[in-house]
Amino acid sequence: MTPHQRLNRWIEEITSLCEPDAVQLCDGSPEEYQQMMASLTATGVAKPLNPEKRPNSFLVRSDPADVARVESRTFICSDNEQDAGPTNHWADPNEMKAKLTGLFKGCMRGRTMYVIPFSMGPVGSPIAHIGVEISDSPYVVASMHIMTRVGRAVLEELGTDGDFVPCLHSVGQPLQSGDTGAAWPCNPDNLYIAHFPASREIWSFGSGYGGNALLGKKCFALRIASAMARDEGWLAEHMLILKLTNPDGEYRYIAGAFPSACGKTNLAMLVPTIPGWSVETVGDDICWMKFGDDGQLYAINPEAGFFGVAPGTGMDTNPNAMQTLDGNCIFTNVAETDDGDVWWEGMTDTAPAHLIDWRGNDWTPDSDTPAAHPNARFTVSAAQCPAIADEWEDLKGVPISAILFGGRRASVVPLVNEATSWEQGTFFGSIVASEKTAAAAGAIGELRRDPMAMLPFCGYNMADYWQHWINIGQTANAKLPKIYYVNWFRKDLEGQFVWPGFGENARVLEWIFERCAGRADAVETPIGHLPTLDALNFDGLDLTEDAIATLLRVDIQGWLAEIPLIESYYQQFGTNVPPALFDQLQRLSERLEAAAVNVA
Ligand code: O2Y
Ligand code: MN
Repeated sequence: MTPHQRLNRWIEEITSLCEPDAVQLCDGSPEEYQQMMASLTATGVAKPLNPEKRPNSFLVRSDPADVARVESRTFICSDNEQDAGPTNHWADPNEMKAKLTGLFKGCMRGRTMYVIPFSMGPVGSPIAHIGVEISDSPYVVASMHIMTRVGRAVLEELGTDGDFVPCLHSVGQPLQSGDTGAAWPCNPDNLYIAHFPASREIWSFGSGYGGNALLGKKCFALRIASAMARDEGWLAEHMLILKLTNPDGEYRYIAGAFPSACGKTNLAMLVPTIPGWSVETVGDDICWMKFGDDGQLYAINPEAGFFGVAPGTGMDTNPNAMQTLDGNCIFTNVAETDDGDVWWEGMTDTAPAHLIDWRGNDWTPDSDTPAAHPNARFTVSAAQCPAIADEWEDLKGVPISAILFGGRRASVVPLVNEATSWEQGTFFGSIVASEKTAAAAGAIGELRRDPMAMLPFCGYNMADYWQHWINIGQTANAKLPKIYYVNWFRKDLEGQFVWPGFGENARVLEWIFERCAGRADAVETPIGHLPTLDALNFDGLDLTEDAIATLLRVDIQGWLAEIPLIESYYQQFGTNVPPALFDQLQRLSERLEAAAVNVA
């Protein structure tokens, strides 16, 4: 079937296990994409949109029971439970394989089994890696066409003995003879998204949606790749990558990790409000970084498309995303307009008078439920983004000058804080959190930690992952990026956001850019380097002195109150926590205590 014997053996093994009616080796061609969309249209799950409004685009409605990644059914199957760590669901690899082998037996009867060779990253890049997904879903094939590089070039790169990550997927709903089955087949009662980091394999059963089924994304590019990166000395991160250019045409590349719902895609496509500055997009979700010969970390976006959340995306929040969506898109679980286009909450200020909602029911602005599912998605090629950087597919990657970590913190955490060392930056990454509940004045709301925004995506013990970050910092001759802890979500005592966010975030990026160039001032504080009042560009912003003070305040008592919370958070990882992080915590505590005494 292919020149690669191990791949051929695997295809044969899975064919005899899953018993499909037919096997199709995918070539990644436009004809193949149209074949998939025609088949989805024929079964009624996809609907072509009005070509005058949205050319070559489709609306897909999933089963209402299959609408999101399911963390509770996501497993890390390492030999020892401790290697998965306390924040992952662990399963014994042999038991999981036995269970899944039973479920996969005959699961593709009546269906075609697609073999999808794909590259995560531009084909031939030394930072890229190859996977092969076997799936019985044409929706997966079409989506993989957009989200990855699929086809012949990948098989050529693989040669006769290249390495690949086997990614096995089934919707888990075989067809009886003569049966056409459900429009969106799935098997939510038998859902498993299983990762085997030691053998670098993924087995996913029962869902056709997003991160559960497009196995190149979260499963490979983060969970399996994070384990590969640990073993091979590189970084696989849940980060956007942007290119920032100043009015003189100097540019730098910045990577940033933010938990879901913190505006990562918006930041990756930001339109700066400050004159002369521009942001271009390299990636909006995942970043792989390897050291170059010059000791710098070079990054690629391993994906080829965006699988973005539609609700909340509009011309006011993300005009670049909206223009990216002009055509050649798959929209999943959005609402349909009467003229054959799509709509979602946040697309326009006023909702159309009538829609068909994501479940296929009539909808009006008086309806009690949202028209689009809150996790409705667009799938679109990154090449269509008007802000895409010319070098986004450079084989050697782009050199990263700065890494941002951020969460949603109403209190305590200032607008921006520069780590004084890689170790302190790793410490910042490890404590990133969002406030689940509103903070009462002077108190901290209940925190949900999401270290490095990797909580659902780390393929091994989170504390070992922190150690890997510390180790990266000790790489000989490394010229490491500076690390920043940013927080766009600070609130005042009335519960109002203090910082305007969106395009104004460019002001923070400007300070970071100038710090990297050695030109901007900072003040040394117990928590790190903060901008001096003059160093951050507030020109033309309608912010009171109080607001600016809130944004840049070192909240000594607030941070002191966090110390025991961080300590008990670390404790759940036992002895795996790197001593360097406890050391950072201890030193932070001492500096805060000293500052508290001085203030008193
Ligand atoms: O619900 C899903 O399957 C998608 S989750 C997702 C999709 C794109 C980018 N990021 C995420 C995420 O959860 O971080
Ligand atoms: Mn993500």
